Amino acid sequence: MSELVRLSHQDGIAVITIDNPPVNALSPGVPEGIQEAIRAAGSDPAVSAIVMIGAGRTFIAGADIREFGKIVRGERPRLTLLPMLLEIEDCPKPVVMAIHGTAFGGGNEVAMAGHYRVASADAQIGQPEVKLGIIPGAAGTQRLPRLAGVAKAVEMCAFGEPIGAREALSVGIVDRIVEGDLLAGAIAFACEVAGKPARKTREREEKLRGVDASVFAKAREQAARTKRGQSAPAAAIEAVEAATRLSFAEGCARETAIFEACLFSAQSKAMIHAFFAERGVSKIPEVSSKTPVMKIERAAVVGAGTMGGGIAMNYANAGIPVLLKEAGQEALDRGMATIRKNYARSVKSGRLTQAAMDERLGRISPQLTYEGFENADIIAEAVFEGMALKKQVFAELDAIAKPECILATNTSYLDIDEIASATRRAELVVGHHYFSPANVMRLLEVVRGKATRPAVLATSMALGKRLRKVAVLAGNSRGFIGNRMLMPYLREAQFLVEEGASVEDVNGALYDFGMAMGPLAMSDLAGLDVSWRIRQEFKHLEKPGVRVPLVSDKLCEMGRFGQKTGRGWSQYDEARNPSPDAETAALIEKTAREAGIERRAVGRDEIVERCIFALINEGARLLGEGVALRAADIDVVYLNGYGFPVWRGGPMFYVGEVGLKNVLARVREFEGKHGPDLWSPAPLLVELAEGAQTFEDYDGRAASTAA
Ligand code: T1G
Repeated sequence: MSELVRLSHQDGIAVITIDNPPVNALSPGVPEGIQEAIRAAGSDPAVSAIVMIGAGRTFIAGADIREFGKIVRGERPRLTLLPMLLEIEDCPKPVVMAIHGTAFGGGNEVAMAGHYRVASADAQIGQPEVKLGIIPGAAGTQRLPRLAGVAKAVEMCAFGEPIGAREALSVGIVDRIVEGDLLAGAIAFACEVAGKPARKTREREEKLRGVDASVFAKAREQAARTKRGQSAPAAAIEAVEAATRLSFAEGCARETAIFEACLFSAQSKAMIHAFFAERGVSKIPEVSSKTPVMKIERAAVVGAGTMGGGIAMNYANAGIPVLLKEAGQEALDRGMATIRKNYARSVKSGRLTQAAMDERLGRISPQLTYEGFENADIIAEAVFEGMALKKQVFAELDAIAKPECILATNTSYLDIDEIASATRRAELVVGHHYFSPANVMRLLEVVRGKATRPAVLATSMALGKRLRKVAVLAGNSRGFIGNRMLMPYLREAQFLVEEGASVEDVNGALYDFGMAMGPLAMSDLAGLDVSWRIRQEFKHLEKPGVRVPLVSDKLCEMGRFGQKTGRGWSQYDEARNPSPDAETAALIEKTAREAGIERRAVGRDEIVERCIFALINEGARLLGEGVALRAADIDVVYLNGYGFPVWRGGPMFYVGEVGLKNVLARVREFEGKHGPDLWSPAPLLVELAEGAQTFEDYDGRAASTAA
């Protein structure tokens, strides 16, 4: 047997153990080991039944995703799991799959090839392949509808969300929930079924008949709405539909054809990049596994506004008691009311039980003083975005907090070192920049100051995981990673409307490109007053004679801050549905005329290129400066914080689709037209283009240097 797959025996039951840490993926050697073990146990007269189980924390979490790139590059043969699955299914002895942790993708496909499945109560079962831009490729779209029914199979394969063991039991995937020792429970089950005829999943046709065809149409409509731009969900629906029309073998052949078309697609390459990019952000050169992670058992938050309230919810959701301080009773009551409303919405939608809501609310202690702050392990500050106020608060916290308490500011732009200078513990000061709504958005920018201790960075990254966030390390540059890149992106969007594009043209072009919403719509959502205040804070840094957007300030002077005032770039009805605002259009025209800006027809390509290439150019600039560790980190920031389409992999990965040389050529064209102060190409962009390299090469180089 291979060391990845072990075969042992207990009471006449053969036990096949998959041991391929960290997640028992079906890496080369595992399918072969399974096949060998099944053959050996199947032909062993002393064996009456077989149990298959995963070693460590999980059952099989799927095919080895790292192998997909090699398949696409032709470095290794295509996926061939089907023969192994048929060998399991045709085994003369009943095969019982014992599932704990996650049976995902190929893992669930292996499980469904077995004759029975038992699971621990907290096991998760799913077909998340669409999250990688592919579909199940090992008969999952053919066996799952036979076990769980067509509607459930469509839902699981097209949307990729896992289900729990109890639901899997109720829909027919799992045959028993095992409380306590899973292996013992599985062996007991195997003893019960030994010698009895075992049903092969592929022969179960009853759930494929009499299917209401609208289930496919509804799923397609839902996928078009919730997975906009992604092609894999519709492909998965087509494959499951094939199961209701074709024989098992024909259905598998159809699935394989669809699977391979997806695997060789640009979308899958982008989404697999996003998968590994998200797992790579926690790797920080100066933070090794030996760097101590400080204990975080008690937290405190200053400011109960939109951000402060969301941050407090994050701590409470993670089981960490949190003090929440506000300056005045009214503001405190308003903050707590918002928190209660957010939890009530989750209870109403069934995502949370009332008991869990009460428990989490119980962990949040609203107050008007700093009482108890001296016991906190971390204090998060989320007060109004002004340097003077931030420094005052940090000086107060420094005087109260215990010596080893971390002070984390939620500033989205301001200088971390400047804020830290108000304390005597700069090494314990760090930026924890959440994104609104903080209890929902997954992104957390961890901003290191020049004195921030590696242990504080290690603790922040670990805390990010506990708070179910994707924590990305950023350097202390104005706007850090996300907002720094956002400035030229929004600048260009505003210039384009001054030059003749309509607000709807600009929003529409970026929306069709795949952004969750257009740049001006995003500004209206965030509130034009937020960036107005920040522009005031940094007005002294504006270079005389360099063009700046003109209209947004005028809208703010008119009290038009966007959705929250019903008018901004667009106007909004009660339900916050946008519509063109003729007055804004007139204001734009008048402002442009007075500024002598020539107005012209602006094409969609130019709109997309000026906004997205501005983003990429600034991304390359801050990457070259070391504000981001990897181009992939920038992608993770934009995928999780700014609504960049995952099927494009992120702005830096997207360059690969356009071609770095082409991006540089366009940037140089824009520099020629709009001047070097706005469009000088980032040195790294030039260096990589001239070296015929990509940002992936750059990350690879950085990784090998760090190793
Ligand atoms: N292949 C290769 N590496 C994997 C992997 C996989 N399937 N899953 C995880 N890893 C690595 C990951 O990169 C990280 O590495 C480490 O394991 C821990 O992961 C034929 C075609 C299982 C829920 O999509 O969802 O089967 O960074 O940090 O938070 O039809 O990993 O330490 O070096 O995420 O505890 C379908 C993907 C594949 C599941 C665990 N399966 N994995 O989460 O740990 S396609 C998936 C996950 C397929 C078939 C098709 C999660 C997890 P490193 P982690 P975690």
